[in-house]
Amino acid sequence: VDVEVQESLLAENDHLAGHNREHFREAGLLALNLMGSPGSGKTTVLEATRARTDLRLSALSADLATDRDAARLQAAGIAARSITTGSACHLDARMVHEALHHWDAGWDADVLCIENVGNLVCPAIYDLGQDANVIVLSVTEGPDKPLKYPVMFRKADLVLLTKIDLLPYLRGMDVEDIRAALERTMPEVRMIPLSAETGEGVADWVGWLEGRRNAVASRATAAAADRDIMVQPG
Ligand SMILES: Nc1nc2c(ncn2[C@@H]2O[C@H](COP(=O)(O)OP(=O)(O)O)[C@@H](O)[C@H]2O)c(=O)[nH]1
Ligand SMILES: [Mg+2]
Ligand SMILES: [Zn+2]
Ligand SMILES: [Zn+2]
Repeated sequence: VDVEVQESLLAENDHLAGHNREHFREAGLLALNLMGSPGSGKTTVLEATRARTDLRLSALSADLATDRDAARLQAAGIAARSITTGSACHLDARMVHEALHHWDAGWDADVLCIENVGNLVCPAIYDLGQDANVIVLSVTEGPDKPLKYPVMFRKADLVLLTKIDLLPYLRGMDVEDIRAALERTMPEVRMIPLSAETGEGVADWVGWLEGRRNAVASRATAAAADRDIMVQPG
Protein backbone atom coordinates (compact mmCIF):
# COMPACT_ATOMS: atom_id res chain seq x y z
CA VAL A 1 0.00 0.00 0.00
CA ASP A 2 1.13 3.48 -0.73
CA VAL A 3 2.42 5.54 2.17
CA GLU A 4 -0.33 8.16 2.10
CA VAL A 5 -3.11 5.59 1.99
CA GLN A 6 -1.43 3.73 4.86
CA GLU A 7 -1.20 6.92 6.92
CA SER A 8 -4.82 7.82 6.40
CA LEU A 9 -5.90 4.28 7.36
CA LEU A 10 -3.91 4.59 10.56
CA ALA A 11 -5.37 8.02 11.29
CA GLU A 12 -8.87 6.65 10.88
CA ASN A 13 -8.00 3.72 13.14
CA ASP A 14 -6.63 6.06 15.81
CA HIS A 15 -9.84 8.05 15.69
CA LEU A 16 -11.95 4.92 16.21
CA ALA A 17 -9.59 3.70 18.93
CA GLY A 18 -10.22 6.96 20.76
CA HIS A 19 -13.93 6.28 20.46
CA ASN A 20 -13.47 2.77 21.92
CA ARG A 21 -11.41 4.26 24.74
CA GLU A 22 -14.32 6.55 25.65
CA HIS A 23 -16.65 3.55 25.76
CA PHE A 24 -14.22 1.67 28.04
CA ARG A 25 -13.90 4.69 30.36
CA GLU A 26 -17.63 5.09 30.54
CA ALA A 27 -18.09 1.41 31.37
CA GLY A 28 -15.28 1.54 33.96
CA LEU A 29 -13.67 -1.37 32.16
CA LEU A 30 -9.96 -2.21 32.08
CA ALA A 31 -9.25 -3.17 28.45
CA LEU A 32 -6.15 -5.20 27.60
CA ASN A 33 -4.65 -5.93 24.19
CA LEU A 34 -3.11 -9.39 24.51
CA MET A 35 -0.56 -9.99 21.79
CA GLY A 36 1.99 -12.67 20.95
CA SER A 37 2.95 -15.43 18.56
CA PRO A 38 0.55 -18.23 17.65
CA GLY A 39 0.79 -20.83 20.39
CA SER A 40 2.55 -18.60 22.93
CA GLY A 41 -0.20 -19.36 25.46
CA LYS A 42 -2.57 -16.38 25.22
CA THR A 43 -5.77 -18.39 25.56
CA THR A 44 -4.29 -20.69 28.20
CA VAL A 45 -3.19 -17.80 30.39
CA LEU A 46 -6.74 -16.43 30.38
CA GLU A 47 -8.13 -19.84 31.31
CA ALA A 48 -5.65 -20.02 34.19
CA THR A 49 -6.51 -16.47 35.28
CA ARG A 50 -10.21 -17.17 35.54
CA ALA A 51 -9.61 -19.83 38.16
CA ARG A 52 -7.48 -17.53 40.34
CA THR A 53 -9.33 -14.23 40.56
CA ASP A 54 -12.71 -12.84 41.56
CA LEU A 55 -12.43 -10.21 38.84
CA ARG A 56 -15.16 -10.58 36.24
CA LEU A 57 -13.45 -11.22 32.92
CA SER A 58 -14.79 -10.92 29.42
CA ALA A 59 -12.85 -11.64 26.26
CA LEU A 60 -12.74 -11.08 22.55
CA SER A 61 -10.68 -13.67 20.72
CA ALA A 62 -9.40 -12.96 17.25
CA ASP A 63 -8.73 -15.80 14.92
CA LEU A 64 -8.31 -16.03 11.16
CA ALA A 65 -10.62 -18.96 10.65
CA THR A 66 -12.22 -20.48 13.77
CA ASP A 67 -13.96 -19.61 17.03
CA ARG A 68 -12.13 -22.28 19.01
CA ASP A 69 -10.47 -19.86 21.46
CA ALA A 70 -13.77 -18.18 22.34
CA ALA A 71 -15.30 -21.61 22.90
CA ARG A 72 -12.40 -22.57 25.21
CA LEU A 73 -12.78 -19.36 27.19
CA GLN A 74 -16.52 -19.83 27.53
CA ALA A 75 -15.91 -23.33 28.81
CA ALA A 76 -13.60 -21.80 31.40
CA GLY A 77 -16.38 -19.46 32.57
CA ILE A 78 -15.33 -16.30 30.75
CA ALA A 79 -17.88 -14.35 28.71
CA ALA A 80 -16.24 -14.61 25.30
CA ARG A 81 -16.89 -13.77 21.70
CA SER A 82 -14.80 -14.50 18.65
CA ILE A 83 -13.78 -12.13 15.91
CA THR A 84 -13.05 -14.07 12.75
CA THR A 85 -10.72 -11.86 10.75
CA GLY A 86 -10.50 -13.92 7.55
CA SER A 87 -7.35 -12.74 5.83
CA ALA A 88 -6.52 -9.91 8.26
CA CYS A 89 -3.47 -10.66 10.39
CA HIS A 90 -4.34 -8.14 13.14
CA LEU A 91 -7.33 -6.54 14.83
CA ASP A 92 -8.27 -2.94 14.24
CA ALA A 93 -10.42 -0.58 16.27
CA ARG A 94 -13.43 -0.99 14.01
CA MET A 95 -13.52 -4.79 14.41
CA VAL A 96 -13.41 -4.40 18.18
CA HIS A 97 -16.17 -1.77 18.17
CA GLU A 98 -18.38 -3.98 16.02
CA ALA A 99 -17.80 -7.06 18.15
CA LEU A 100 -18.74 -5.16 21.31
CA HIS A 101 -21.88 -3.69 19.84
CA HIS A 102 -24.98 -5.03 21.58
CA TRP A 103 -22.95 -7.47 23.64
CA ASP A 104 -24.03 -6.84 27.22
CA ALA A 105 -22.03 -9.71 28.72
CA GLY A 106 -18.84 -8.24 27.30
CA TRP A 107 -19.41 -4.92 29.07
CA ASP A 108 -20.67 -6.43 32.29
CA ALA A 109 -17.14 -7.19 33.45
CA ASP A 110 -14.16 -5.68 35.28
CA VAL A 111 -11.59 -6.58 32.66
CA LEU A 112 -11.99 -6.99 28.92
CA CYS A 113 -9.18 -9.10 27.43
CA ILE A 114 -8.75 -8.71 23.71
CA GLU A 115 -6.78 -11.69 22.39
CA ASN A 116 -5.22 -10.39 19.20
CA VAL A 117 -4.29 -12.44 16.14
CA GLY A 118 -1.15 -14.51 16.78
CA ASN A 119 1.50 -12.33 15.16
CA LEU A 120 4.42 -10.27 16.49
CA VAL A 121 4.27 -7.61 13.80
CA CYS A 122 1.21 -5.54 12.88
CA PRO A 123 -1.03 -6.01 15.95
CA ALA A 124 1.32 -3.51 17.62
CA ILE A 125 0.57 -0.85 15.01
CA TYR A 126 -3.21 -0.75 15.42
CA ASP A 127 -4.49 0.92 18.58
CA LEU A 128 -7.75 -0.66 19.77
CA GLY A 129 -8.43 1.80 22.58
CA GLN A 130 -6.94 -0.50 25.23
CA ASP A 131 -5.55 0.66 28.57
CA ALA A 132 -2.52 -1.62 28.37
CA ASN A 133 -0.56 -3.88 26.03
CA VAL A 134 0.32 -7.29 27.38
CA ILE A 135 2.66 -9.50 25.36
CA VAL A 136 2.53 -13.22 25.89
CA LEU A 137 5.95 -14.65 25.05
CA SER A 138 6.77 -18.30 25.67
CA VAL A 139 10.19 -19.60 26.66
CA THR A 140 10.17 -21.94 23.65
CA GLU A 141 10.35 -18.96 21.26
CA GLY A 142 13.96 -18.23 22.19
CA PRO A 143 15.55 -15.19 23.81
CA ASP A 144 15.91 -13.04 20.69
CA LYS A 145 12.27 -12.22 19.92
CA PRO A 146 12.27 -8.81 21.64
CA LEU A 147 15.24 -7.83 19.47
CA LYS A 148 13.65 -9.13 16.27
CA TYR A 149 10.23 -7.53 16.87
CA PRO A 150 11.16 -4.28 18.62
CA VAL A 151 8.06 -2.33 17.57
CA MET A 152 5.79 -4.61 19.55
CA PHE A 153 8.03 -4.88 22.61
CA ARG A 154 8.59 -1.13 22.72
CA LYS A 155 4.85 -0.69 23.23
CA ALA A 156 4.48 -3.38 25.87
CA ASP A 157 3.32 -2.46 29.36
CA LEU A 158 3.90 -6.02 30.53
CA VAL A 159 5.48 -9.19 29.17
CA LEU A 160 4.15 -12.50 30.44
CA LEU A 161 6.89 -15.06 29.98
CA THR A 162 4.93 -18.30 29.71
CA LYS A 163 5.67 -22.04 29.87
CA ILE A 164 8.52 -21.70 32.37
CA ASP A 165 7.82 -25.32 33.37
CA LEU A 166 9.57 -26.20 30.07
CA LEU A 167 12.83 -24.40 30.90
CA PRO A 168 14.63 -27.56 32.06
CA TYR A 169 14.21 -29.01 28.56
CA LEU A 170 15.51 -26.00 26.64
CA ARG A 171 19.23 -25.83 26.14
CA GLY A 172 20.79 -22.37 26.19
CA MET A 173 17.63 -20.66 27.28
CA ASP A 174 17.25 -18.74 30.48
CA VAL A 175 15.04 -16.04 31.88
CA GLU A 176 17.92 -13.59 32.30
CA ASP A 177 18.64 -13.67 28.54
CA ILE A 178 15.05 -12.62 27.90
CA ARG A 179 15.31 -9.89 30.49
CA ALA A 180 18.47 -8.60 28.81
CA ALA A 181 16.71 -8.50 25.43
CA LEU A 182 13.76 -6.67 26.99
CA GLU A 183 16.12 -4.14 28.54
CA ARG A 184 17.17 -3.22 25.02
CA THR A 185 13.60 -2.77 23.74
CA MET A 186 11.04 -2.06 26.49
CA PRO A 187 11.15 1.47 27.90
CA GLU A 188 10.62 0.06 31.37
CA VAL A 189 11.07 -3.68 31.77
CA ARG A 190 8.10 -5.39 33.37
CA MET A 191 8.14 -9.16 32.99
CA ILE A 192 6.29 -11.85 34.89
CA PRO A 193 7.53 -15.43 34.32
CA LEU A 194 4.73 -17.94 34.76
CA SER A 195 3.45 -21.39 33.98
CA ALA A 196 -0.20 -22.15 33.40
CA GLU A 197 0.76 -25.79 33.81
CA THR A 198 2.12 -25.58 37.37
CA GLY A 199 0.48 -22.28 38.35
CA GLU A 200 3.85 -20.74 39.25
CA GLY A 201 3.80 -16.96 38.77
CA VAL A 202 0.09 -16.77 38.01
CA ALA A 203 -0.57 -15.00 41.33
CA ASP A 204 1.93 -12.25 40.34
CA TRP A 205 0.07 -11.71 37.09
CA VAL A 206 -3.28 -11.64 38.88
CA GLY A 207 -1.78 -9.07 41.27
CA TRP A 208 -0.76 -6.86 38.36
CA LEU A 209 -4.22 -7.26 36.82
CA GLU A 210 -6.04 -6.37 40.03
CA GLY A 211 -3.79 -3.34 40.53
CA ARG A 212 -4.55 -2.02 37.05
CA ARG A 213 -8.22 -2.77 37.48
CA ASN A 214 -8.34 -0.84 40.77
CA ALA A 215 -6.68 2.14 39.10
CA VAL A 216 -9.37 2.14 36.40
CA ALA A 217 -12.13 1.80 39.01
CA SER A 218 -10.86 4.78 41.03
CA ARG A 219 -10.55 6.82 37.84
CA ALA A 220 -14.22 5.99 37.07
CA THR A 221 -15.31 6.99 40.60
CA ALA A 222 -13.43 10.29 40.34
CA ALA A 223 -15.01 11.01 36.95
CA ALA A 224 -18.49 10.28 38.33
CA ALA A 225 -17.83 12.61 41.27
CA ASP A 226 -16.79 15.36 38.83
CA ARG A 227 -19.99 14.89 36.90
CA ASP A 228 -22.07 15.09 40.10
CA ILE A 229 -20.41 18.36 41.05
CA MET A 230 -21.11 19.79 37.60
CA VAL A 231 -24.80 18.92 37.58
CA GLN A 232 -25.45 20.30 41.04
CA PRO A 233 -27.81 23.28 40.78
CA GLY A 234 -26.74 26.76 41.83
N1 LIG B 1 3.91 -26.78 29.20
C1 LIG B 1 3.12 -25.72 29.04
N2 LIG B 1 2.33 -25.64 27.96
C2 LIG B 1 1.55 -24.54 27.83
C3 LIG B 1 1.54 -23.50 28.79
N3 LIG B 1 0.69 -22.53 28.36
C4 LIG B 1 0.18 -22.97 27.18
N4 LIG B 1 0.69 -24.18 26.87
C5 LIG B 1 0.37 -24.98 25.69
O1 LIG B 1 0.72 -24.27 24.51
C6 LIG B 1 -0.20 -24.55 23.46
C7 LIG B 1 -0.73 -23.25 22.87
O2 LIG B 1 -1.47 -22.54 23.85
P1 LIG B 1 -2.61 -21.52 23.47
O3 LIG B 1 -3.10 -20.92 24.75
O4 LIG B 1 -3.62 -22.14 22.59
O5 LIG B 1 -1.80 -20.42 22.64
P2 LIG B 1 -2.31 -19.12 21.85
O6 LIG B 1 -2.30 -19.49 20.41
O7 LIG B 1 -1.31 -18.07 22.16
O8 LIG B 1 -3.67 -18.77 22.38
C8 LIG B 1 -1.29 -25.39 24.06
O9 LIG B 1 -1.06 -26.73 23.73
C9 LIG B 1 -1.13 -25.20 25.56
O10 LIG B 1 -1.55 -26.28 26.32
C10 LIG B 1 2.38 -23.62 29.94
O11 LIG B 1 2.46 -22.77 30.82
N5 LIG B 1 3.16 -24.76 30.00
MG1 LIG C 1 -5.43 -18.43 21.36
ZN1 LIG D 1 -19.60 3.52 19.71
ZN1 LIG E 1 -1.68 -7.48 10.07
